Amino acid sequence: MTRQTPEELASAIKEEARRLGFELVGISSVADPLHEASFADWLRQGYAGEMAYLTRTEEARRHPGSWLPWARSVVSVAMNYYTPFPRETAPRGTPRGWISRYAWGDDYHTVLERRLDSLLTWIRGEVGGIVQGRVYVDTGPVLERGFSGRAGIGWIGKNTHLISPKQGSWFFLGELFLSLSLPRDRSIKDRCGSCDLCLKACPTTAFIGPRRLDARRCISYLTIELKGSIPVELRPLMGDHVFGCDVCQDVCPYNAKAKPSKEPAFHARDGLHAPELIPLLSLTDEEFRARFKGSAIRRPKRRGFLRNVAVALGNLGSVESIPALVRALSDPDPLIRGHAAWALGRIGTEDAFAALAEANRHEQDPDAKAEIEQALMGEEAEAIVDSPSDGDPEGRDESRHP
Ligand code: B12
Repeated sequence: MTRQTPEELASAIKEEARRLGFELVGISSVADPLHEASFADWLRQGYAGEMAYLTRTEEARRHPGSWLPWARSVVSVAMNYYTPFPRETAPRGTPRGWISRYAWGDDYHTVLERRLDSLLTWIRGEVGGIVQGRVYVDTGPVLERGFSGRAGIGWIGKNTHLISPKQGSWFFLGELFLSLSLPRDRSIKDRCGSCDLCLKACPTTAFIGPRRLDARRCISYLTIELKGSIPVELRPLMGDHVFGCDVCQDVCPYNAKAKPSKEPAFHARDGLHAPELIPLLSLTDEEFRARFKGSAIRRPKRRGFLRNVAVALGNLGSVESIPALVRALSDPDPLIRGHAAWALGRIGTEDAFAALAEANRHEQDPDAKAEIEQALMGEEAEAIVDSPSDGDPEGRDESRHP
């Protein structure tokens, strides 16, 4: 059936999108997305770190009309992923880490893409003629916050999130580019006001200012996107985070009354809410892939994830984790060996230092060896502090866990 007017069609598309589980829907044009020039400047400043794919696709992200010449409208959608498990409800005792809320359930790319594909099929059926369409959920060169902001789904907040006045920011975004001309929605005004809770709360001081994040310092980047070694000076600031970070959203007043997601795919899988860390450190590659099948956690691969686990264990400082960290000193991957060495140095018991000294005798990889030697320097510092000639019995090495 063909709809009478573009207005009727737009409203029917929104209704169908809501039926498919998207709480927020808005329509905008294919013109360059909001703030594309500041995106370019952000790249120039090097804030993207190793995310070379952003630089490679800069032009496409800034000017979508240049590579989607047939597109006339963009339908932006948002799906709530909030599941209420406050940190305080995690069982105590054995060391546990924190996985970002967005990764507790199934991989969102797949969930949203399938729904948007269904929306496109529905639109084709509804219009009856040829409709070109393309779906993106963080799967193409699209500045999603820029489009969703223009479509009135929310405003770009100081923490760089798209924030909806009613829903807060615990939602994923997706876009459907269409060859149909549809009436556009209005963008909404910024409502952050003078609030700067998010900017102050960031554990690694990753915000250079409002709406400007130095990804190289962001825990999300460090635990998910960064392939190699985590800068030593940032490790102690990462706390128990092993995958992503939610701090700048947790403190946002617009998230205070967040409603739980109705989407079963985003409900927490067993063991992903505040997981026990020690067993994670011994996962083989096969076990890692099986355990996180269909989950966003597979992105950093075993080596990145176990690297993060080692850092969190070092920060938690529990002696219970020493045997697992000592075993990790013989991991086949030097990145994991190096970060386990850092964690043992930070825990800093006699056993930990003895294991480090032993590992130092046979370590061949230059980076892992440098980590071990650096960790052993903590022991020397302790010896100086303990020495009676030092005269400062209260003296402590600030870089070590209490
Ligand atoms: C690269 C990337 C990251 C990087 C960099 C994030 C960043 N803030 O730049 C890292 C790895 C750090 C990251 C982390 C996270 N990400 Co991410 N990420 C992306 C990705 C792939 C590209 C974003 C991008 O281009 N960044 C570059 C910056 C400059 O652009 P931007 O973030 O879009 O910001 C806009 C504004 O800041 C604006 N701007 C700049 N200056 C100014 C000035 C003014 C005055 C104004 C108003 C605006 C403005 O310009 C930009 C363009 O519109 C998008 C998906 C996509 N294709 O868009 C997801 C996406 C942004 N991420 C998302 C999520 C969920 C996260 C995490 C919450 C995951 C987690 N829990 O760990 C964290 C949040 C960290 C944070 N504060 O952003 C969601 C955000 C949903 C939402 N409600 O906003 C997206 C949209 C994915 C999706 N499809 O749902 N992410």
